[in-house]
Amino acid sequence: SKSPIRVAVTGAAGQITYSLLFRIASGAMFGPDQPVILQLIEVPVEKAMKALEGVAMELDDCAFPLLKGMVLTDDPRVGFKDANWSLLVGAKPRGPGMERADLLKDNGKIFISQGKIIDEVAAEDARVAVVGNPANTNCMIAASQAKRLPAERFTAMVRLDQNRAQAQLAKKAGVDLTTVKNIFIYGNHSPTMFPAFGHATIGGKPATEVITDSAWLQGPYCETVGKRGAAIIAARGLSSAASAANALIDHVRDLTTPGAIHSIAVKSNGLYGFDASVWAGMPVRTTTPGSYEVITGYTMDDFAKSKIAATNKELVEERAAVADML
Ligand code: NAX
Repeated sequence: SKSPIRVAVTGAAGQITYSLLFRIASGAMFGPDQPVILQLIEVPVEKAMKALEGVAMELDDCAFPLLKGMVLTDDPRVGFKDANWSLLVGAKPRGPGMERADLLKDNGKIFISQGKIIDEVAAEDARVAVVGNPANTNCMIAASQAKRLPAERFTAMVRLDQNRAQAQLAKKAGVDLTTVKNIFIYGNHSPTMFPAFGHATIGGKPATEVITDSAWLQGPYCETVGKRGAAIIAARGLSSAASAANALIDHVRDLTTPGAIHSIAVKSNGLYGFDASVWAGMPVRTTTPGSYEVITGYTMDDFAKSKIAATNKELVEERAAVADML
């Protein structure tokens, strides 16, 4: 049988992880024959560590056959030690009246430190996936600190946006959502993101031939996907949690499944009109487990180009706000 992989998770007593950890331990992320050891990281605050103990008690109480051990810690050096995957979910939320630049800087400090430590102590094959917002820029910051690990090992999550886009297109077309394919998210995980429909297919046909209302695609569709996070908060009083956890399951599962085609935020290298050193959502094909190539063949019309320019501008501004920290 396989030896366990070590999965470090930050924000381990938060609401996303309360859905996430149970699914990792049940095999949904790495498969039904892959044992895992969870290395759970929280902040050094009594309330957080106490809550984390409660989560670990519940994980015990699930008697998951694949869960071979747990580490509970407020020391990232312990938590990231020998980790094969580091899932960076914890982040500082935006407080009332807080400026965006301050949010970027406060999170910058966290991700500089975590990037450095992961680079020093994580496993040889370490992979990092960032969920904590602002996810793209946090990922860029963490990667900037790595001397050992290549930048390609650091990805940020745009999969929740992809899943939202797929569901909206299926609903509009009145089809089963499994028939909707090649939905890709370009750019930032923020309302500026571009949920491209130009290369999507529905039942094997171009989506734009099935949904001929281009005003809907360019307007309400992009807007609904872009503002879905805010709509969830307005309805639920809390931000997306189970769907975010589910999206991270999809992100890592597809990134460890050769041949899978999906969207992740990666170092752009100048592709699709993005600035070379921002982390932008892109279509990728998984090559070997944990590695990918960006799918480069897609042409963009003027609408797509303008959407990409807008989300790229935001990413460049976010990087500029933290440039002095890198
Ligand atoms: P919660 O506030 O419920 O949980 C966050 C947890 O992280 C807290 O328990 C906190 O103590 C911990 N934490 C903070 N800083 C930490 C650090 N330096 N090391 C370890 N733990 C730390 O937030 P939750 O709703 O779970 O959301 C977590 C993050 O995901 C937020 O930044 C949120 O904005 C982001 N999201 C990103 C999404 C995406 O698609 N990329 C979608 C969902 C979500 O909004």
